[in-house]
Parts: sequence; structure tokens; C-alpha cells
Amino acid sequence: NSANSAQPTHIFKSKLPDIPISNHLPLHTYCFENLAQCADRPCLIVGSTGKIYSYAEAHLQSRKVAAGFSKLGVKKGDVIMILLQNSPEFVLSFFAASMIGAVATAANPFYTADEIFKQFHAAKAKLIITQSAYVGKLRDHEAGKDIGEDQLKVITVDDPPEKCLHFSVVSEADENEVPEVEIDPDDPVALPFSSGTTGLPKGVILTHKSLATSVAQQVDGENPNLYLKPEDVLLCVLPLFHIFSLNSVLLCALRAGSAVLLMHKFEIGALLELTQKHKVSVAMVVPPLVLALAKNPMVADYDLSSIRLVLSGAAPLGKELEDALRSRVPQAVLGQGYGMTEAGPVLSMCLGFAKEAFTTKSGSCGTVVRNAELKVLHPETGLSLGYNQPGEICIRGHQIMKGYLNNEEATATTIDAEGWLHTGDIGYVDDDDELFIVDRVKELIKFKGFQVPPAELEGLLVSHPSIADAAVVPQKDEAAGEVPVAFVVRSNGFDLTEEAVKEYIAKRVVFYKRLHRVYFVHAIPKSPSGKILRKDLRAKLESNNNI
Ligand code: 4UV
Repeated sequence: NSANSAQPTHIFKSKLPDIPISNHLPLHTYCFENLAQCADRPCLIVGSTGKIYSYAEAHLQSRKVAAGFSKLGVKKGDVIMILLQNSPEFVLSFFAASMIGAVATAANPFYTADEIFKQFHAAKAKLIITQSAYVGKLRDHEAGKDIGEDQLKVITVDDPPEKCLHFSVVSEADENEVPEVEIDPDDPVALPFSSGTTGLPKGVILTHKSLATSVAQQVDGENPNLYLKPEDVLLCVLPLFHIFSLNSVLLCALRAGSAVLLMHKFEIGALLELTQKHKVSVAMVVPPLVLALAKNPMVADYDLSSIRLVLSGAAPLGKELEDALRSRVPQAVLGQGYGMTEAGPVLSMCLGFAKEAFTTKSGSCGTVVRNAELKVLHPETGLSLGYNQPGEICIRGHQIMKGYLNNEEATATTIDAEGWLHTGDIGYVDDDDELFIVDRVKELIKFKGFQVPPAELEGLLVSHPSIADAAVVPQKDEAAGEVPVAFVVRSNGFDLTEEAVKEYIAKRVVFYKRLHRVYFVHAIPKSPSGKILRKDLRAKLESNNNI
């Protein structure tokens, strides 16, 4: 707007100098660029079995899977869906897709079939790579009736149920048959789903260039922001279907030649055991995991002295919790990263992780990554703000998404004409260039770092015959950070109970999207244009009045 152009824009940059970035390379080439030097070093360590894939093996296996996908008819630009817990097959499938110019869309295997097929159809995926345990729920769904037919190929990494293929069909293909494809840096390679600042989950187009840039901003250069060494072992317990783990654990580790310790799921005993056994040195975590490490009495029984770095992200980490963790791993540098799927994902990272480390403050989300620009806008006037003034955080650089899949409108409201991505997060940059996030103005609810899009739950609620209107907002929660709660207007009388509403939702969504409370009201507060006044509802919850 006109006020904007009259006012100088204050642009925040990293304290590290910009560097040359090899973002012209396809992502797999970029990540395996140092293959010759680390061929025999461990790349993937499977926590449950102890099996180790060297860099040479991981690369060779990825090529075989690439040839296998190609044989099954996957072509450049096609989308494959990965529906797996952390496993070598996840990693191999992801890189295999990259090698043939295909795109990987990963989803949470605990999703309901409805949630899975929504993403599957929106992405126009060609096949699903999953575990036999999930095939049943896919088959029970209308869209799953075609499994085994030409329309819907399903590959399982374990014993395949009827009409499904075993992963060996692709992993035993001839690596010399990977088709030659030309990959443009602006071609998509990953398609995570995110609801962004508003509405339903949307496909986020991340290109070879976006992801290579984001990884380089973290681990490349003489003095990398996130210094990883070939001797490092990275804990990979956060799910690879979320961009945090995919980018900052897997892709960064491979670029740096470090080892990745894959865990299927979070279980504190196994995590401590494996950390001690494999001498995990770098732990990427989310605040609920920090809580477990800081408070669980079992921690005292294990040797965690190998941990030199703990990076928390995806949700706010309180200062008290960070301090509590410090007493458990006094030798480690603790800090945060701040990411958003659409931002490629990393906006800022703790400079205490740099090779030549800076001193940093707890509670900070780090400093904007190098080769990028960050600005802070006044939420009402849109004016660019300077140091210490909170406003909406915006980011610009080659790492951000190309746009939302088939959704120009949502893309245009998120990335403006000058290329700035608007995050919907409120924060400020202090005198030491450290970023602090203080609020979120977008709809998004985060349960333990997982996205819960209110619009999705609201859509389900109003599909209930006895519900006239509904709004879903976050409520603060000690263990999860936030939980979704609903305000519901009944359409006919008072028969509908809180339990019935909760159950209705629980049947249709993954566990972390379940409603924790339902408040019955006479009307949902809305603006004249019909937008739910979420702030009012959040305030109502906090004051606990009149609900
Ligand atoms: O889209 P998303 O689910 O994306 C993420 C990504 C987090 C990452 C990624 C790579 C990293 O290296 C890393 O450290 C973290 O979460 O959700 C985006 C929203 O989550 C909130 C914020 O509201 C984002 O817009 N969020 C993410 N990180 C933080 C956070 C944080 N450190 N503190 C507070 N809120």
C-alpha cells in the first residue's frame, strides 16, 4: 500500500556473510555431492535393527528405487506418496523420486483414510509407499477400492497384502536403468501439505532450488550456521513427513556427511538407549520432547554426554524448559530453529550452533539465516518496523516455496508481489539480531508441533446435522503447547452433547486433531465480512468468562 512505499523498509540479515550456494544442482546431486569422501561412512542407522547403510549404499539403493519407480511408470513431474514412519525406505523413496524428476508428498501414516486420500487426490499422486498395516484402512475407504488396479498402485515395505507390491519390486531394479531426465532448479521435488495462514491444508511446492538453498543456509560455508561434522550422529525421531525433520535432519545431515539415526516413533526408553548406544551428538527435537528429556526420571540412568547440540523447533520453547534441559545435558549447546513449511522451511536458527559460535539468549528463535532477508511489519498499518518492535515476520530468499499447488489465490495472499512471504507469526528482532516470537495471528493450532488446521475441523463440525455453526481455536496446554477446542452452535434443541461432538470428530481425524473441549454457544462472533473473530474466542477462553 502507499504508506508502505513511503516508509523505508528495515531489512534484517544474518550476522554471517552471504555465501555462494549450489542451488543450480538437483537436490539429490547437491545432498550427495560429497559422496566420494564419505562413501564408506554410515549414512542411515536403523534404530530398531541396528542395520547401517553407508553413503555408497544409500546412494546406490536410491538409484535402484529410482529405476524401479520409472519401471512402474512414474515419470518426471509425477507425484508419489510416502506414507511411512521414519525408515530407510522413506529416505530411499524420497531421493529416488528426486532422481527421476518426480515429486514426493509425504503424509502421516496415522492419518485417517479420509485425510490420506484428500492429500493423495489433491497431489494427484500415482502410487503409495506404505506398510501393510495401513492398507486395510485405505481399502475400507471408497477411494481405496481401486488398490491393485492400474489407478492405484500400493507398495508395502513389509509383506504385501493382496494386490499390493513389495518394496523389493523397486529396490531390486537395475540402477543402470535410471532414465536420463533434465531437472530444472525450479522443478518441484517435495510437496508437503500445510494450511499456512488460513484455510484447509494445501500442497506446498518446494523445488530443488528451495530445498538446496535452505540446506545450504544451514550447513554450508566456511562458518556454517549449523555446523555438522562427518562424525556427528543426528537423532531422527521427529517424523520425516514433517518438513523440520526432512530438511534439518535428513537433508542437512547428508549434505554434511553425518549419520542419521532413524527411529520409528518417540518412546523415551528407546530414545535414551539408542542415544547412548550410537553416541548421538546432535538432537533435533520439539518442545514436548524437551519436556520429556528435562523431566523424565529415566534420563538420569543414561549417559547422554555425547550430545553436543540440541535444536528445538516447530513450536515455542519456554525459557524455563530450556533451562531445565540444560541441567540434564550441561555440555550441549541448546537453541532453537524457527521454520514454516512454506518458508522452505527455515527462517532463523540459533547462531550458537555455528562453527565459530556466537553467544545467544535462551527463548530466542535464532537469527535470520544467511542469503535471506527478514522484515517485521506492523500488524495493522503494514509499516516496516525496526529493532525491538513486534510485528508480522516476513521472509524473502530463494529457499521459500514456489507457491501452493493449484491455488493462486492462497499463494498471492501469502507471497506478495515483491517476493516476501508473510508468516502470520508475530515477533521482534532484538539489538543482538536475535528473533523472538511472541504470538501467532494465523488460524493454525500447533499440538506438539503438529499442524491442526481449524478450518478442517470447522468444516467437519458443520457437516454434522445438529450443528449450525462452529469455530475452533487453540487453548494453551502444558504438555502439548496448544490443543484444539470448539465453540459450537446447535441447530436443533439441546440434545447434542459435548461427548457426541468429540466422538464425531475423533472418528474422522488423526489423534492430535481431536477436540479437547466443546463449548456450546448461541452464535459465533464474526466480523461484518463473515470472518470468525478468533481473537475474541481466544480471549474468552483465557478469561474463562461466560462460556
Ligand atoms: O509449517 P509448520 O508445521 O513448520 C514448522 C517447521 C519448523 C522447523 C523447520 C526446520 C527447522 O530447522 C526448525 O528448527 C523448525 O513447524 O509450522 C509453522 C509454524 O510453527 C510455528 C510458527 O507459528 C510457524 O509459522 N513455529 C515453528 N517454529 C517455531 C514456531 C519456534 N521455534 N517457535 C515458535 N513457533
